[in-house]
Amino acid sequence: MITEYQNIFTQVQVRGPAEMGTDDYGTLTADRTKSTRFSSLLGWLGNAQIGPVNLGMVGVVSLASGILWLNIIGFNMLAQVGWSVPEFLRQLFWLALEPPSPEYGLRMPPLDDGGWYLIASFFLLFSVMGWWYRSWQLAAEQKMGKHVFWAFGAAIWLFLVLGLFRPILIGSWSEAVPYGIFPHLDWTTAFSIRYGNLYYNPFHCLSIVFLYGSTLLFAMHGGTILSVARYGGDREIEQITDRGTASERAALFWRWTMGFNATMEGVHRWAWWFAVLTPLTGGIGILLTGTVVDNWFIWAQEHNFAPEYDGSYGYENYGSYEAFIGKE
Ligand code: 07D
Repeated sequence: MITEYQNIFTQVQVRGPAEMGTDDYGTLTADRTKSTRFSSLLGWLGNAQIGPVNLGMVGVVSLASGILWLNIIGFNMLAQVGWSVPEFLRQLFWLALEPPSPEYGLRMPPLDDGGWYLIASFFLLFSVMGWWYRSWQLAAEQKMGKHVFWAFGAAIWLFLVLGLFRPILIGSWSEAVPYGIFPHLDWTTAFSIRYGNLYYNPFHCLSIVFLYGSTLLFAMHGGTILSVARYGGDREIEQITDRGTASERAALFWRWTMGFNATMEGVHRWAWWFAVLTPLTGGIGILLTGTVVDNWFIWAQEHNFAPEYDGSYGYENYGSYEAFIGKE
């Protein structure tokens, strides 16, 4: 037999009968979809088996709620372009379902001035919280730890700060983020400018540290494991309890490189914490904005990490702007 080099594109896809999973709670037929399929294309990226999905009651309600949210947005956008599908498609990236105007505070506005926005948001909230609950429920069913649940919770913290906690603290739903591709990006920029440049918000800084840190850690860990896969390093769990030559090489590589190495188990804790701290610190930063701090640039000047301008904008060596541009 010829030994072939295996990578994600050449790997042999061993295909047996569909794996239906454990059924300790007897939910196999009640909560799970029945059929399974196989896809070679998916097999290149992960497991070739599709399904069964364990949706259950909460999953169905969450999905339905999310679809309602999306449809309310879609139909509002369609109404904005006079129910013209071509215009809807043409302008899709610019269309928005905006939150209520500021004068309504936390009251219910008319449907066409933010009312639909609030209704849609309610369904989104319901959908996200349902999906969150599922991540607990399904982990419990498999007697797993709740790490994914808590990590998702960290993202939900930022989501709630942006759309619920901060608007309530400020006293107006108009503070919430609009639904729309470019409009939500415009909101982000406007938010930064309105509060004196978010770069000077130390929690935005921290959040970026963890975001970039996460990508670096992911690349380091992914790279390390792939590089020792030929020694069985991709069987990470076994390598935690029964450290083999793959772990030894991986550890040695980093100890040679930077004098320190994570452990086979610990590197996943590093990754989990970096990922979780991204929205956790971010949410703190957003919650403080407009509530405790009104202008991050001035705040930074007061705390000595932004420069104090004397009004000459860097032309002080020339005496005046006119001298700088040579007109004096
Ligand atoms: C958004 C929340 C959780 C989401 C959940 C999902 C659905 C349904 C849909 C099924 C990601 C909800 C579910 C919606 C799904 C269907 C159909 C998590 C989210 C639960 N920034 N910035 C961050 C950088 C600038 C600004 C974080 C970089 C400018 C604002 C992050 C730069 C301005 C906010 C970050 C940069 C600005 C942020 C987000 C560079 C103007 C936030 C972390 C290089 C553009 C947010 C403290 C995250 C935050 C945030 C990075 C620049 C504004 C670290 C790299 C100066 C207003 N920015 N930013 O994990 O937390 O998001 O700020 O310039 O609110 Mg920033």
